[in-house]
Amino acid sequence: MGLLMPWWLLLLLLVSFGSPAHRFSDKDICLLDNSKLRQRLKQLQDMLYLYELQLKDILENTYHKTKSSLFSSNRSTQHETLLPTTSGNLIVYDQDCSAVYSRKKTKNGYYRIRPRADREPFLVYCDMSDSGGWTVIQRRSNGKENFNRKWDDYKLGFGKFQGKNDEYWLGNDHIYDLLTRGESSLKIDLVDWHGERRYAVYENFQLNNEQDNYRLWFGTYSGNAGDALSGGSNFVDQWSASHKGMQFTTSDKDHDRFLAGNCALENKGGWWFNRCHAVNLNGRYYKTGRYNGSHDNGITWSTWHGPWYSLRYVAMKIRAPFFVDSESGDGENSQGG
Ligand SMILES: [Ca+2]
Repeated sequence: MGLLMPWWLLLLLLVSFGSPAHRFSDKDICLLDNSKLRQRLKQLQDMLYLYELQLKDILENTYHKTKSSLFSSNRSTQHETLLPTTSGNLIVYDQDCSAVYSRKKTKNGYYRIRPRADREPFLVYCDMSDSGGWTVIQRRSNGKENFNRKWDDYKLGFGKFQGKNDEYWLGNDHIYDLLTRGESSLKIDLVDWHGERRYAVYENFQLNNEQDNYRLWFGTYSGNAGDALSGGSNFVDQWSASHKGMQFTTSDKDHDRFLAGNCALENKGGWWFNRCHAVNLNGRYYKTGRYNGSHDNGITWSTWHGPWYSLRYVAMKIRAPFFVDSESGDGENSQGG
């Protein structure tokens, strides 16, 4: 009897062996490990940051050699002093001509823009008149440039990017990149051989990507040249000549709705042909207004002067809708009255 442990003592022993003293020390170790790991992570992040800067330095060579020696030190307590400054060779490009204009660069001319950070910048003419900020994607003015070109030329762009009136096509890829950043309006300026001017504006101008052959979309028309891009005034014309929803066609890549042939071959330039067109701004440059031929292949806007009149000057330009000219003072005070 005396050897038997009382039940309550047994219970006490069991409870004390399972006391939280052991678990507490486990938790302690765990916390310690955790803090070590955090420290290590921080070190690795610092190193990554340094290596990124170092890589940037090598790629762009924006630092002086004396500064680069700082990268060999282990710790990174001087981040601020290592950051590149805009006073070096690091050039920040504007995404389009509106951004150029917003930086108070309000002179017409060529600027290097970069709509996508992962692609190379390129030259474009910025039309800073007409309340400013227009990115010109196409221009015809003297007939010096050959627009009867193949798919790859229209994809990448061609022409001269120097003089005020140089002719060019900015390139379907560049136009696509500009348009994917947000809603854009398209404005087309037209001048005939008497110097008379007309214009057409289309809201919500869009292109699909190359897989869909740069299919064309646009919204509401306004202007005084007539809504030729939609094909003209009557339904029959619209059915066969509207450019809305059409894919891009060149002489070597036929995506038009003309089954018996290729509209680009007949009309001497790449365009969003239907079967075939009411507008042909990349057509042949005639140095007179009226022209004759087997095809209406001039630079035509059918709702103004018809298909047998080739225009002297045309330009296509894009800009975000509701672009506000910051210079004009048309902002906060105008609503208060
Ligand atoms: Ca065809």
